Amino acid sequence: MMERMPLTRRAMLSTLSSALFAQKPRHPNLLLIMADDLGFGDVGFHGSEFPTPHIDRIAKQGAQFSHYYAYPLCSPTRCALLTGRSPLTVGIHGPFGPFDKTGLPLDEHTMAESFRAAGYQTWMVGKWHLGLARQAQLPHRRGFDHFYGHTGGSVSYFTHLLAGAYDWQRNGKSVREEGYTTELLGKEMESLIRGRDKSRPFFAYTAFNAPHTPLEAPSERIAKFAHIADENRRTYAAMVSMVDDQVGRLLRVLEEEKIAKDTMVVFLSDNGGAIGASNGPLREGKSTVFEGGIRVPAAMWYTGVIEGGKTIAQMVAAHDLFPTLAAGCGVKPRNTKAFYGRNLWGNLVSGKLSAPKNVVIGAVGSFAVFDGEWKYVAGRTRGGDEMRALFRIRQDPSEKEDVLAAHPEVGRRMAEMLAKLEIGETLNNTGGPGESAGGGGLKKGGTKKGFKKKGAGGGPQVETRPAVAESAVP
Ligand SMILES: [Ca+2]
Repeated sequence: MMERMPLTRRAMLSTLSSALFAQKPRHPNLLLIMADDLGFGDVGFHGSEFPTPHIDRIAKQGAQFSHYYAYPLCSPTRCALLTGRSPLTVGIHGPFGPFDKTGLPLDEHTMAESFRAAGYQTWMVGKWHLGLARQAQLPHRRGFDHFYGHTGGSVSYFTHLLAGAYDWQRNGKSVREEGYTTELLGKEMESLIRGRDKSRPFFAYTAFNAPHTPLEAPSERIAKFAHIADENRRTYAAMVSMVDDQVGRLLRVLEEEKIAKDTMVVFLSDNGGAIGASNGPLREGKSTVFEGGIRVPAAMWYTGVIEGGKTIAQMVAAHDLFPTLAAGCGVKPRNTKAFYGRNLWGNLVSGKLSAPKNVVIGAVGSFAVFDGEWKYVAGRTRGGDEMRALFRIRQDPSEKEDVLAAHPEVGRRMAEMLAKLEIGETLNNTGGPGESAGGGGLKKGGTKKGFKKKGAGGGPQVETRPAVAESAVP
């Protein structure tokens, strides 16, 4: 039985604050949409030469992040996003290759597991890229009630092949389907939302494989961008517009189901743009720690809380999302290993800025350290030379002026910070075909067209039965 207590000032303030948010559910739905290799300059709200009206709508009705940072490559970002930990500490320094046996270590706790424990329905459609050799590594065993999509780093949009093997599945079982992946993923997520248990909230992670290579889109869609002279750019624009269509589809579903106001929508890219992409005014692109590799488009919409077309200037990185979004959704994180990321929910709501303190973002031997106004870069150039540089990043977002020589003491201090980071053992190697504990391997007559040695990764199929069991059949 509750005792009646006199209202203290604190309790009154708390009541007032509750009243302000009274119309919001305690646990809103979370629709988290991530594009793959979408460059900083490739959305309408950053001035792309092709329109993205639905993605822009999230930014205009909600807010855009001006300083959202991913990691330079796919798998590290996905690790950071789903665990709130530094992929460098976990040991994920680059993309998993199609024949890697390793993946996100099984003792790492995922965001989906915390949301599920809080009563959420948890669904993932799209690209996983955190381990594929065994069923235990796949999303439906890592906290998602339902998984539909592909396990590797990229997939052919029409044939659903990677490295000649089929990589398209639902909950660990191959499915053979016709269709363009971006549309299939949107369709699956629509049916999950419409068929939901209405008594519980959902966490819907939609990880489009577009516009990652291979550059493929329906020819009639490419024809709409005939004004773009460069062929790669033209196809890329068509691919992004297909993603935008599906974002529009999901927003429409939320409205038709009358849950738009109860749903937090977040849109992100997983790293900077590569072939066919534009990183706008930012330096370099995917796989580097210059801004073009890690500062990417991001926007968020949550009616009544995050809205009004504002710009959130707070630096937010992929590893901050789990603690931050869990706080926004009233979900208690159940991680047992410490987060690397911070809960920045209060900053997103209030607009108050909190300066980064010794935040390291990196992959494959190149690192950026953010501290206050500074960004220190340590690694190798594309030519393989050792490189150190220092930027006043908010003043010089294009990283044109290296001020390391003028501020050697700052450089030394930041190099020391970097040296303190506990770097994990490299779990993934991106070497060529080797032993694989699962999957069907290369199919005869298949194609290797979709396989990229660098920056792509990818995966073979995961069949209904593991290959080992299959080969044991007489
Ligand atoms: Ca990517």
